[in-house]
Amino acid sequence: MNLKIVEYPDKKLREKSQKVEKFDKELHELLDAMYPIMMNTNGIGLAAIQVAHPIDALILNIPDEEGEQPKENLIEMINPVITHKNGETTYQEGCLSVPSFYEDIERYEFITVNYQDRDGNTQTIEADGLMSIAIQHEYDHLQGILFIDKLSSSRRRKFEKEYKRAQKEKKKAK
Ligand code: Y12
Ligand code: CO
Repeated sequence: MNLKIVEYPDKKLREKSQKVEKFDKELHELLDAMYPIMMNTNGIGLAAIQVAHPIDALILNIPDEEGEQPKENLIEMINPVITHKNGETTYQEGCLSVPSFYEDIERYEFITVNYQDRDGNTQTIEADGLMSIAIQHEYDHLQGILFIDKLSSSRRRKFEKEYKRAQKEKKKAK
C-alpha cells in the first residue's frame, strides 16, 4: 500500500472520520502500512486520516524510558472513545501533518479510552503522561481537529506567519 502523509492546509485533514465496521484484511493492510510511515518519520502517533483514509483508526508508539520504540509497544486503536478525562497538562506538540512547527498545547492529564483492537476485541486503557497527550492529539484528528486549532489567536497568527515563510523558502530552494 502506497501511503503519503497529508499535510496542512489540505482540506482532507478537516474531514470527520467514519466508524470502522469491518475488521478485515483491508484494515490490517492499512494499519501495517501506517506503522513504517510513522517510524520512518520519527513519529509517535498517526491517525488514518493523515494518510488519506478517513476512518476511526490511529496508531501510537510512545518511546520508553530509553527513548526506544520497540514494535511490541505499538498500540492500534480502532473506534476509540474517551470516556473519562481529568486534570490539566501542557506539552510541546508536533504533528507529521504540520511539519516543522511545535507549540505548547493544554490537554487533560488523565484519560480513560475504550477502543477496539485490529480484530474487533474491546479494550480499555487508562493513560497519563505522553500516552494521554498523544491519544488526545490523534483522537482530535478523527474529528478533523489539528493541534494548531487549539492555539490562542496570537499564537495562531505566529504559526500562519512561520508557515507562509517556510512555504516561500521551500519554493526558493526548488
Ligand atoms: C506529543 C508530541 C506529538 C504528539 C502527536 C504525534 N506527533 C508526531 O508523532 C510528530 C512527529 C514529527 C516528526 C518530525 O520529524 C520528521 O518528520 C522526520 C517532525 O519534523 C519535521 O516535520 C521537520 C515533526 C513532527 C503528541 C504528543
Ligand atoms: Co497530528
